[in-house]
Amino acid sequence: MGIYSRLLSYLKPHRGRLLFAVLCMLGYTVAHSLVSVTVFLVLNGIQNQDRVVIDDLPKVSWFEKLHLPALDLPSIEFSTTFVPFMVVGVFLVRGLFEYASRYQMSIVGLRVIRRIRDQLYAHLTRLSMNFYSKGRTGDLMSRTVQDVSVVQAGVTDALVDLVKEPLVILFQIPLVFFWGGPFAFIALIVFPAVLLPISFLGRRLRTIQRKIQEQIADISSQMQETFSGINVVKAFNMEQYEVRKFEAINRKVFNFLKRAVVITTGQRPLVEVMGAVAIACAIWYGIRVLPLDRFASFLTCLFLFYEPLKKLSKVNATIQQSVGASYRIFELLNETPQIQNRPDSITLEGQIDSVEFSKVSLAYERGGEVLREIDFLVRADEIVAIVGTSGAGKTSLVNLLPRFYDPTKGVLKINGFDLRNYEVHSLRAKIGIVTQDTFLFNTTVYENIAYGRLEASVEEIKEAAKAAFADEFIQALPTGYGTVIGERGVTLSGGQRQRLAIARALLKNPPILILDEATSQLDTESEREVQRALERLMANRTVFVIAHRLSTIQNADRILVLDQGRLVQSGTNETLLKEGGVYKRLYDLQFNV
Ligand code: DUT
Ligand code: MG
Repeated sequence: MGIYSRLLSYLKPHRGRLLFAVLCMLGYTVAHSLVSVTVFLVLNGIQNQDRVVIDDLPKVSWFEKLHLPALDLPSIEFSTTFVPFMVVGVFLVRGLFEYASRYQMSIVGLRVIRRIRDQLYAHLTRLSMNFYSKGRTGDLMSRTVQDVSVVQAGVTDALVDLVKEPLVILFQIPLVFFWGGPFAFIALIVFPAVLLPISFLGRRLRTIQRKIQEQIADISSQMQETFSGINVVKAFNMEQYEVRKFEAINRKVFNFLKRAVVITTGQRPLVEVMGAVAIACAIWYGIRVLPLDRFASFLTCLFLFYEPLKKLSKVNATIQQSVGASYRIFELLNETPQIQNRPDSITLEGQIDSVEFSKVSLAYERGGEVLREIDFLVRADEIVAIVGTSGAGKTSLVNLLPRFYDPTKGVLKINGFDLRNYEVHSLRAKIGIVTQDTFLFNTTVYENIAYGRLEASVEEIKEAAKAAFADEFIQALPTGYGTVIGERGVTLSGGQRQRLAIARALLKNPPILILDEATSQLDTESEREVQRALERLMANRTVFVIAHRLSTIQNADRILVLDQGRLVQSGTNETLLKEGGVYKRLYDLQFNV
């Protein structure tokens, strides 16, 4: 129930619309109750030959048994020609009210859904790297798209019926008694008996729905994985294998959906049969004591009474399904970002004078320490190369600077202050990152370069591209800088992508630069261009470069050697080569000297 009330809390801002909708529903209910009255009028008219004569309402057998003081109601008489108009009038008014209330409620529901989706997306982007390192892009997509749609059914249509149908029941109860007398109890006794199986089945459905949503998330994860790694799948002839994996997940979804169908379709006949039992009781009684017109109205009333029960059982199913789905949405919304601004955080402004690692250790959520007691200080405009075997912790080390992760022990300082004192955005604004696997967005070259500084002028963007030796190949694209990357087959080579990334970093012009050069696969021509672009980028900045290239290492002011998370050596190329040890071994291996 906590989940549904959290879902309902999203309705608060729409109180006005909701109130209007509920008023319309009241109007609907009143018009709806008149249906049994019209049935009475029709049959009364038939009996009295073209005239409707109401003069004996209190004089039926059961009223007399109650020994009420005589009600002195005036007798009413009018022509039956009025009745057909009344029928149309009742349904017209009822229809208008229904339209107005359903429209308002649905709009509210859609607004709620939009709000949840916006909130979810914004929340997800705020979450830290540790959340994303669990990697399940498909699952996140599925929750934002698919689960939210399931919730939608629960807050639009279901919400209408959830308010409307109980109102109808409430209005029908006195009418059932009015037409049927005390024996109406027999017919109503079945009412609580219907609720029991409905609530039981509803709870089952909620659990099943959660399973369904989980499996559907697995489907999107499977698709996301296969399609983003499609070249690997094809290269290893694994299409059939992936297809079978997909079919297995899809079969699971099917099985759960089948179980849901059993409940959702079984409910209606169940309620109908129980309703029929009640109505049969009413007929058994009514046939003997009630005059025809009253009896017909009584029956109509009972049918009108059981109709909302049927609808409510269906609504219950829908609501349970959306509760099942919203559980998974709130699960995401409950995640808190690991990296947050401190309440008293300050903006990082001005020059960067020093970057200091002070006894920094790092352990990821699972597993032991990947960095141990790293200690060093870098002055402004120094170029620091970080070398080490694969898995030594180089990427982990540089990822601490923009606070993708926080150290588990020790402190990182910029200008002598703990990094965590700075406002995260102001810190990241000072840091540029270029990695080998450049991510490009599906937009124009302009916007890709200006990413992070969308207000940059066209001249600035072109300037940056020129400095990154990217201008030439960009000009050669179908529509130059306006070319949309990834559209109509426009893809770029590794070296071109990297030069775009360099242009991006040049435009940002950060005082601190991180270069994570994973082993380069570039051909010599573009490697030379990328190398020149990088040299330009590195000038006059504090640079942390994870180095694989000999030239980068030789240009560095200092080389840090990492081995199994420890900083084992530090110095220049010459001093380190003389020292021997890990660096000498790495150097010989890498450059075959
Ligand atoms: N590691 C994790 N979780 C992560 C990232 C890395 O557990 O999210 C582990 C893997 C590895 C260690 O941390 O055992 C160091 O990884 P890192 O990526 O820092 O190593 P590297 O020096 O950058 O290796 P490479 O040269 O292969 O990029
Ligand atoms: Mg790495």
